[in-house]
Amino acid sequence: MATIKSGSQLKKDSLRIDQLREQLNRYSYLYYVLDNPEIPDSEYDRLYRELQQLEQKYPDLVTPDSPTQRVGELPLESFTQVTHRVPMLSLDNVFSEDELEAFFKRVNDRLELDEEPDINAEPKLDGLAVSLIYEDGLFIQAATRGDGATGENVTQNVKTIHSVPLRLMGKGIPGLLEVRGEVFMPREGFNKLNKRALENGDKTFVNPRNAAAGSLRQLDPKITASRPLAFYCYSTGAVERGDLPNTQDSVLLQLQKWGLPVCPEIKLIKGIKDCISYYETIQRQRDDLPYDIDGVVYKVNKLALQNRLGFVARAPRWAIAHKFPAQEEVTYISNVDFQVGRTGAITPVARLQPVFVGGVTVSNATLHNMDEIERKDVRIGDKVFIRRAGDVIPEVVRVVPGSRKRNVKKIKLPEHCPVCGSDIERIEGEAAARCTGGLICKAQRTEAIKHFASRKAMDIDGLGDRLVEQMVESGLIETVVDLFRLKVDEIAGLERMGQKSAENLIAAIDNSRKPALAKLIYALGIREVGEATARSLASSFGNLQVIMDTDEDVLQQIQDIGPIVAKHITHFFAQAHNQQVIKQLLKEIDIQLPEVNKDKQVLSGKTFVITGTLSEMTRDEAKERLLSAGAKVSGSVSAKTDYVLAGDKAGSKLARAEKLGVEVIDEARLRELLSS
Ligand code: I6G
Repeated sequence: MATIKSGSQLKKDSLRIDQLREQLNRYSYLYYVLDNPEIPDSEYDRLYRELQQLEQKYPDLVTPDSPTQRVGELPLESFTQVTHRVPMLSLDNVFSEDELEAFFKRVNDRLELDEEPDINAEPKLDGLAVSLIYEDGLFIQAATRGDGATGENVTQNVKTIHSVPLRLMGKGIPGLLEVRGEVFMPREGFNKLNKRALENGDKTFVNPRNAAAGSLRQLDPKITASRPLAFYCYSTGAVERGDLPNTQDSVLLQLQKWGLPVCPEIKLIKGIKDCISYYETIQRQRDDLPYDIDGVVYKVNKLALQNRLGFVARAPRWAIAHKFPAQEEVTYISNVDFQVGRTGAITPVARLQPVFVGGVTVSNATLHNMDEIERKDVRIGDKVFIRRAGDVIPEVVRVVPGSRKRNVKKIKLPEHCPVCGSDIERIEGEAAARCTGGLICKAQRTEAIKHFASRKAMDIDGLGDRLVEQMVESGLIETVVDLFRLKVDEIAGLERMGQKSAENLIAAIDNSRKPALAKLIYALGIREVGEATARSLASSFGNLQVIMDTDEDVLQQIQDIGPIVAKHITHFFAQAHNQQVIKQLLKEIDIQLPEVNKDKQVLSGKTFVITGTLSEMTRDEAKERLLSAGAKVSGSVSAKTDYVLAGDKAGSKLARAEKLGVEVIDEARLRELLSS
């Protein structure tokens, strides 16, 4: 009787195991491939744990494609070699429209078609090319490109990447299918990884590509599993016992239906004009994409035409990479200066032999702090890589290996502030060295005034950095209070000013006399108090005097405020000169106190993304209104986004919202929502 009972239990559990695997695979597909999750993470975790428990009970029922089998048990001794069934070629590059024209001419001359061929265009991801082998739909091997003929077997590492399906689904899957694509690290994951490394005192990665490469080449798959890698496929290699469709776009669609992730920005276009506009669009969207790219790839879409074009040397004649201008270049450090920031932090800045990077000439690059200089072992006279990403300040990435000359000079932190001569101190546990001069230091005062006037702070239109520097330099202003006492005649005489500009500036200063409390707190430039913390302080205390009088323990009750931030806040308000400036400031401005009534938070719990150019307000203003109505404002669209506020020339975020079915609204609808 007992045997019969356990037999039927086994059958029941075995069916449940199958059901759980199918469900989990489907949810992974919806999440990773279609970017459209159907269940919350907690529900996925619950099903996953149930499967794990059942598999522990029946080890014989564990299969290699089970979602629980992504992380292997044992580290490898070394990677074995894999010979690619079909060589993994590289792509030829073009860097200009002339070179692109020459590519199209070669294609058109060979094909002698009546019209220009369809082209499949895609962003060129900055990751690592890999080949995945599926046998009867089961993932059995992954290899790096290596030298094109032979690569390294990275199967157990690629298995840990959740967007790589362990079993393909659907009909018509060839008996042997080789899928090729790029393993990469999305920027968000990369930033978190580096943040964690910094906190733990570990080495950080130079860029997402290096992080992806380093993660894929780990002998211990548990380490790879802890790294946020992703995968997009872009073509196939060997195909046996089955067929694929006859165009590049339909092959990718088919791969996606079988469960493989495909980059959502891929587009079918025609001719060189479309290619150039695709290139320009993707280049504009580059900084908003969730991953690094270094150009776009165009492929002749029809496979029959690809076959006719064939290959030259190690690259196909039917595809080309159109690269963006380099963002990393090599140059020499001619000197290092030390800049003093608003909070006294000393930043070493490398003066460079000018070099053209990512479309602009760069002569200065940050070295961040002394720890970074030591970690990278950078010296004056070194040949170094410079990186410029988006509108971020160019940075020295590393010394070119093997390039060091004998006459290079070590970089030394000065003992005294280069601006005010006060002592420089380095506090244990802090990366930055600081000038101890406080507001005696002209550099700190200048930076504090720049920050005070900036867009996200008091938003004084027309008061740019250069003008603040001139006004401090000429002695017109010493503190932010002096701004409100300026007269037109005093500033009309400054360089590149005139009567009209001076009048406009005074009007802009007057316009800023009624700041919201949160903006004013942010504008004061307290260390570690960014916009979000300033908003929390304003909405929690509702009044500047209360914040000034609150002690560290009470401050720590507020969201976002830990012991360090609380200390900075109380320290700031305890300084006699800060108290003096605030006292004077309050005679000049009229702070708008926040509406702390929670009923007014009409958009509480809703997440918005703002994209494109708005016509009635700036994006920052829209953000401000949303935040004060209790909404969250995020930088990227996901299935969790409630609304996308789209203005003119909205790009990839709008497309993504439409794809995910997220409601897209305009400014009129935003007004309705805010007043609802
Ligand atoms: O579509 C592609 C993207 C990136 C590629 C490619 C690539 O190399 C990193 N390489 C080849 C050979 C092909 N497509 C055909």
